[in-house]
This record gives sequence, structure tokens and C-alpha cells, in this order.
Amino acid sequence: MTNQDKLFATDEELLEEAGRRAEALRREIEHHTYLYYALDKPEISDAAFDSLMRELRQLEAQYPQLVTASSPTQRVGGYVGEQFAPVAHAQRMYSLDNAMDLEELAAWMGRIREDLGYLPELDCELKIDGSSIALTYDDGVLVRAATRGDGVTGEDVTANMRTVRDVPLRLRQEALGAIAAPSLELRGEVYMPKASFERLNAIAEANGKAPFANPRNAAAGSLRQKDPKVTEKRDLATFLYAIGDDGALNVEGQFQLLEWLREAGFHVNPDVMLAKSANEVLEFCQKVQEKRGSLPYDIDGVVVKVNSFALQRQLGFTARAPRWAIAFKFPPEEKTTLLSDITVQVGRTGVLTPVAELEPVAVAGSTVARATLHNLDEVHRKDVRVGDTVIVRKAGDVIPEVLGPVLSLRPEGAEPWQMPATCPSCGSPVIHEEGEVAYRCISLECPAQQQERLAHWVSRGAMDVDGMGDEIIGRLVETGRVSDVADFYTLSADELELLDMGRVSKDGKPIRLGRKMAEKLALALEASKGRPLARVLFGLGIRHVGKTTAEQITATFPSMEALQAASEEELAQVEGVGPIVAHSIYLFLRTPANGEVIERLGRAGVSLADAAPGEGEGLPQCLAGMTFVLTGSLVQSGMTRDEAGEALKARGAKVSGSVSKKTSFVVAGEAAGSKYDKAVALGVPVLDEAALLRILETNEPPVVA
Ligand code: 0OW
Repeated sequence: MTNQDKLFATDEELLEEAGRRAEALRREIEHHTYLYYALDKPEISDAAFDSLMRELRQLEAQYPQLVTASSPTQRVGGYVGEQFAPVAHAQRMYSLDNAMDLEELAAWMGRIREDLGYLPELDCELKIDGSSIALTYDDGVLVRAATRGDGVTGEDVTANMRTVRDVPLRLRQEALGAIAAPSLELRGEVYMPKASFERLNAIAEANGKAPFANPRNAAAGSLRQKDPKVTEKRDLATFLYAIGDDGALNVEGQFQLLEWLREAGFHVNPDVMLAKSANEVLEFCQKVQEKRGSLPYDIDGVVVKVNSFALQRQLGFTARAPRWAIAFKFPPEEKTTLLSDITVQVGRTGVLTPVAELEPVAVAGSTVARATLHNLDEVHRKDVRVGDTVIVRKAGDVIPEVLGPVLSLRPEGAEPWQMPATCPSCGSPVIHEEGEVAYRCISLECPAQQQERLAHWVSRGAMDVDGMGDEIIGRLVETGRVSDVADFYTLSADELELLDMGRVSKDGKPIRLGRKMAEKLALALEASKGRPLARVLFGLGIRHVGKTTAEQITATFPSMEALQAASEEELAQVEGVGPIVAHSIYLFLRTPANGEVIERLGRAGVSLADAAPGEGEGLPQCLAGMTFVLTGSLVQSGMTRDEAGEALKARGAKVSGSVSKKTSFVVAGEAAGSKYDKAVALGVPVLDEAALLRILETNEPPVVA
């Protein structure tokens, strides 16, 4: 229709003309997408392609009724289904049995020859190292994409897969003739090309984010993004290689299926071969292994399939995989490099781990510069020494592993490696217990273990400092304000109030802990000072000393002083404590840094001895002759009513379970019940929780109003 014609055309004629134009543009855009992504043979420039897209978008904006779900403009955000909803696959998605070397591959071919009486044509394909995907097309239009999941049920990732440029939103017309069913489920691998992986990790590291370990993880992670716009930027790609129901298509075998998939507009891997003999298969595997490093995507082997679909049906499946296919896995790639040093990492539980520092070397697609050596026994078993040339490989294609030295290259005078005598993180002596593999640092002041030890100290089973969560501990550690558990007791509410939480508010001001939380924490720390000695012992995090053991020990040794004076033998006498636990306690208490922390705890007022029944162990008996009743929950201090009762008794009070005229005071926590009402009725003075804490803090009797 010329512009002249348009002047006289009716709206219907204009709409019809626009519809024809839109459809022509879509076909042209799909054609060039196919040439570029499926055949890797683009015929027009990106700029020309973009102008076709621009015209189509303008036309659809002018005539919104023309938009179709399969229009190339609808890739991002054009799907309204629920992301990650469970999807039942039309046919089960099997996994593959593995042949770990050429012998096992030859054995598999032997079994096929055995079962069929001859060796049939074998289709050989690269094993793409990505994430399995199933694409469903109804009447040639993409209606759903799902992950493999457990093979029976996957997750709906349609919105994300629509953004992957080489996935056709509708099948090419040329391929429709071979289709024998309205719905087709096609399978393949979605992967991230190596170049995109490197770029993505460079961006992640620049933003201080953790990099992906490998392209497979990156592809799987990109597929599960909530926002398809994020997935779109991840440069994902696909290779299609299977069909759910081979009866839905008029093709006789795998090789032909791959040709149809290409014809239909899919990206199919070009490295495929129809082998006529076992030798051809083995040669293919050899050749692919050699060129693996130069491919623009990760592969982890070769998939060999009986080509004929009829023979595949004859051979059938085992519980988890087809009998007519096998995955030949490449042996892990091995390289040699210099072991320039063996350093030691201190874990959060104090275990010392030797780490191999390597001259960086490319192994199986990524650079390896460090590898864990696990423990001293492993270092000696492999006999690797600083200065050695060592053999490195990726176990399971992910974790770098040092296999051992190239002895002929060992430098003169290289000595067997030893664990350091002192902890690299804090300098305390390193402990190695008989029969144990691990070497440890047991110092309370060890920076590497700080966060873990502090969090343990305040935890419910230990000193139970209500409200002292990991974030606050983290900030106290990061600001250098708290290094060990005794430092907790140098904190005041005023100081806690101003603690910088390391985040800024909308107007750019640093967010601080605040008054309310600061007071709560100060009270909770104060209350924690009265905990039984078993809690203190458990809170110190001594190896092999759990809650129960701690209680058993303090039943025999009711004070820290007695404990510190006890010999290993005396400790080992305690029921439930054997020589190993006794040794661990003995060593812990004799580590200078630990003695110092315990001493500071005592000075800060943390009770280091259990009150013998009735005796106030030095606390002023300011409540002698008074009877208290406790009701409600003491939320502010986090104390249980029993603990509050203990604390009152330790100051000479009697604690009763019921209110009478003889009751001196009722302490009412939150949600106090009938005892509160009775106290009011009888005119018994009622104290709130803050008043209780004041008594415990000042050791002054309450003033009767
Ligand atoms: N990763 C691949 C690949 C392939 C299988 C599918 C079902 C029975 C045979 O490149 N080229 N061909 C197949 O054919 N499977 C592959 O990968 C499988 C899918 C599930 C586990 C493996 O990754």
C-alpha cells in the first residue's frame, strides 16, 4: 500500500496492512535470528537487524492488537505464568550412565553388540556442561520451559528461557511438515559460554560479590533469576539434542532428529558424528578431548547413542538411564606447577588447615592458584614439600586437588613440611591431641575464631544474652570494640546506643543501634552475670565440653578457682569426663590468654562460682528476711523465673510460689497473671523487671513506696 493509498484506506484496511507488515517483519527477524544463532552464519549486520526490530516495535505500539506471544518483541517479560512453579514433564527426563575411561566405553559398546547381535550406527555428540532444559511447543509455539529437576518434575523457567536469543519462540515453517503431534517436548542443555562466564565473574568481583565457581553453576544460577531482565543479560545459550516422545516426529533416528532440530530453528551442536564402528567412536573421543580447551563452551565428555530410534526402543531403559546411550567422561585434566608455599588457614572452630600456594595454572577451564591440603597426615602421605613441582587436577571438574610431587624435579634440601608451633592468627601454642588428625588453636582471643566464640557465649544454652545477635556481634568485632567474651562486660548502654551498624539511612546518615536496644542489651548482659557456673564453662567453648559435661564438672568443682586448681587426674574422676575431656579442659585453662580472659570476666562481676545452697558466696544479704513471689515472663533480661529466684536467694531472700499477707514483694514480668491481681488485692508491693534488675545490680533492697 503506497502512502497515497493510505490516505484513502479505511481503518480496517490500514489494520490489515499493518498486520501483513508485522508478520513479514517477524518472519524476516526470525530468519536472521536463525542464521545468526542456529547456523552461526549471519547475513545482515546487527544494525540492520535492530532496525527491523525497531520497526516491528513501532508497528505493535501503534496497533497493540497485533502483538502475539511469539513475536520477537515479546522475549523479555512477555510470559505471564508463575516462575518456578512445578512442571511435570510429559516424558521422564533420564540421566546418563558414565564411562569413566575408554575401556569402560569399549565395554559399553561390547554390551550393545551383545544385546543386538551386531554393533549398529552410533551417534556421537559433545557432552555440553550446562543445565538440562525441556522446551514445550504447542502448534509450533513455545508455551513452556522447565528445568530437569528430579527428571519427573522440574521448575517453570519459561519467562527466563524466552530471553535466551537462540531459543525460537515458534518453530520455522519449513520444519512443521515432519511433526506428527500437536505438542512437542524438546530437550537440550542451557549453558553459559566461557567468555560470558569470565565477563560475569569480572563484574561480580568488581562489585565485591562472590564469583561463580564455573560456567555450569553460572548458567543454573542465571536460569533461576526472579527477574527475566537479569537472565537476559547473562548471555545464556542452548544446544538442543533430544525429544521427549520420538513418536511425535517423523524421524527414524538421533542423527536425523538433530537435522530436524536445526531445520526447526534450534541451536544444535555442529560437532556430531555418525560412527560406523567402535574405532570411529574412540577416535572421535580422542579428537574432542584434544580440542576441548579451544571450544567456546565447557564440555565434560562425549555422549554416544545408538542412532536408530527403533533399536533404542528395543534396548529400553534402566531405572535411571537409557541402555542405548552412555556418557564418556573425560578424565580430569592434570597439569604440573610450582608449589611455592604451604600456608595455614585457621577455621572458625580453630582447626588449622594447610593450603597449597601454587604458581597459577589453567586446569579444566579455570585458573588454579590454591588448593587445600586438608591436614598434616595428607601432606605427609602425598609427601609434597615447599618448592616441589606438583601435579594438580580438578576433582569432579570443580575442586582443585594436589595429587603429589614430580620427585625428579625436587629442589635440593627440600624438607618435609611441619605444622607451625603457634597459631598464625593469634600466636597461641597449637594443640594436637593424641589420635586426632586435626591441629587446633584453642585461644579465646584468636581473631579467626572470634565471631564463632562470641556468638556461642551469648547463645541461649550458654550465657543467654537476649538480643545479642550475630549482626551486632559482627559490628562489635569489625569496629574492634569486642575481641573476646570478657569485652562484652565493658560495654555500657550509652556506648551501645551509638554503635555504628555499618549501614546508612536513606538520607545517608549512619544507622546506629539506638537507645531501646542498647538498654535491653545492657540489662541482658547484666543479668547474664548471674548464670550458673556450668553456663560459663559451656560458654567458653572448650572442646568436648557440652552443656551436660559442663554441668557434671561444676557439680564436682562449683567454682572456677577449684577448677583451675584441679589436676587432669582429678578432672578425669568426674562422672562423664574421661582422660580426653580432662586433658582438653586442663590445656584450655592453662592457655595464658584464656586465664587472662577468665580473670577479666571475674573482675567484671561475672559469677565464677555456684552458690552453695543458701550461702550467698560473698553477695551482700540485702534481702534477708524478705519473701518474694515472681510472676509473668522476664523478657527484658531474658532471665527465667528460676534464675531470678536463684539471684534473689543468693542475696538472702526467700522465694515462694504463692502470694499471701506475708509476701514482701511480688515481681511482675510481662503478662503477669492472677498472682499480680492477688498482690494488688492484698496491698503487697509490686516490682517491675527494671526494679528487680536494679536490686541485682546495686545489691540494695527495694524501697517500699
Ligand atoms: N549434556 C549433553 C547431552 C547430550 C541424553 C538425553 C536423554 C537420554 C540421552 O550434551 N548431548 N545428549 C544427551 O542425551 N544428554 C545430554 O546431557 C544429559 C542430560 C541429563 C544428564 C546429562 O547432562
